[in-house]
This record gives sequence, structure tokens and C-alpha cells, in this order.
Amino acid sequence: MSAGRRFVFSAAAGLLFAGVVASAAVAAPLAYESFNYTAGATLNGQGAAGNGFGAGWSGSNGSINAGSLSYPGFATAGNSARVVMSERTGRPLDTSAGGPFSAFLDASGNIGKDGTTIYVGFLQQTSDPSGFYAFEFHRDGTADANRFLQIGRENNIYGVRVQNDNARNVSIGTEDTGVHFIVAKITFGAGDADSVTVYRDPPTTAEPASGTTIANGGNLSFDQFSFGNFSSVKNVDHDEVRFGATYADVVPEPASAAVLAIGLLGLAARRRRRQSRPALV
Ligand SMILES: [Ca+2]
Ligand SMILES: [Ca+2]
Repeated sequence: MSAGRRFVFSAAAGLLFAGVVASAAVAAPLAYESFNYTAGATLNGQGAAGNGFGAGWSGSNGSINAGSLSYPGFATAGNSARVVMSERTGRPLDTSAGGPFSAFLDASGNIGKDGTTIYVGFLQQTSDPSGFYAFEFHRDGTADANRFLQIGRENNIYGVRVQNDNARNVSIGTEDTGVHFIVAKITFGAGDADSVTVYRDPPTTAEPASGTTIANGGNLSFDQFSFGNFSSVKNVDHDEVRFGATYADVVPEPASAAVLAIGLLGLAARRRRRQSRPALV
């Protein structure tokens, strides 16, 4: 390898290393729930204030599954959460003035400051595509009436719905019993001109150019979220819930990509060592 090519190769390895370090530093969710609680325990009562959350879980029982939901290429941690028929269990976010969401707070103290955008990512699975279930966003408590943004199944539509309004309930794809990765991008516009875009099973490398969007969603500010399951006998599981300021913040680090990067760095080091030996000819 010529000195010039060697320099290019070293520079490329250096950039790769910088990229790995940068991505590890940048991918920092504002709140992350891996469900690192005892398997078999009740979800209600788990957790405490801190790490982006205002308090622990409360509402109906819910339960902790053994193991995380499995999704191709995703690094997971802890266990996962389940709600069964007629359960709704929620958790408030830390909306204190000095908390991680401080840059997103509106005049009412909810996450929804005009001109800001927030991302939410999670894994979702239903054992039976029927009835109602959803990942729900609330403010002013987790009562049914305060469910103004939801992603799941309502009124026989698998999709995203706003303001408890069946006229604004839009499909996000074909429903099945597999694990799906969902990202919701909520953009807070002036007044109640808030919008939401939902990506179902998007690539983890970059935000897709388009998704399922409800442009006139009304006031979508929130301060808590919940898992709901009603109207049918089924299990609904959620896991790896992330709230973040960017798309990258709510996408789990692909375990395979980190391993690949470390492998490439090792290869680069080995090639550099080999190139530093005296030439045989
Ligand atoms: Ca987990
Ligand atoms: Ca607004």
C-alpha cells in the first residue's frame, strides 16, 4: 500500500472511530423504558421518578413479561410489559422546569412547545388483531377521555387516531400478530396546528422521507402515556419505549452495527501493523 493510500485508509478508520464515538454520545433518549423489572410482577407500581419520568407506573395491573420483545437487529434490555382485557396502565414524564423535557414545555407545562418536534419509539405486539388496544398519549390524567393521540387499533382500523375522533383515524398498514417497531414524530405548530407522523417498521439508519401523517391533529401536547387494551380477550405487549429530540434518539443502537464497526477497526489496525513491516522486495 502506498503512503498516500495508507493515509486514506487510516483517515477512513479514524472517521469510522469518530462516528462510532459520536453516535454513542448522540443517541441519548430524553426518557427510556426497557422494563427492567422482575418478570411476572405487576406493572402497576413499578418504577419511580427520575430518568425522564415523573413517577412510576399506575392504573390497571398490567404485568411484566420475561424477556424483551424481539425485533431484527435491535439491542434490547430488561423485560417487556403486557396489558390484558380492560387494562390501561400509564406513566407520567418528567415535565419539571429543570427536567430533560424543559426545552419542550408549553405555557401549560406539557410537552408541546410551539416550534418543537419530539420523537417517540416503541415496540408493539398484539396476540390477536381485534377489539381495541393502543399506545396512548395523554395530558391531565390517563382517563379514557384524555386519550387524544393513540397508535394501535380502534373502530376496526389499525392506525393512528387523534382527539378521540373516528374521522381522524388513519391506517398505518396491515395488522398482524408480529412485533412492530413504531416511531411517532409529533410536531408542535402554532396554536393547535400540531401534527403527527407515524412510521411503522422504518429503517433504523435514517428517518424515512414519508410516513402516515395527520396534519391537523389539534392540540397534541402531552405529559404522560399509557398502554390500553379493551373490548377483546388478547394480550398486548410493549417494550423499548424511547422519547427523544431526534429520530436517532428513539432508534435502538443496532447491536450488529456496533459489532461490525468494532470488527472493521480491528481489521484496520491489523492491516496497519502488517503494512508497517519491512517490505520483502
Ligand atoms: Ca425490554
Ligand atoms: Ca401547538
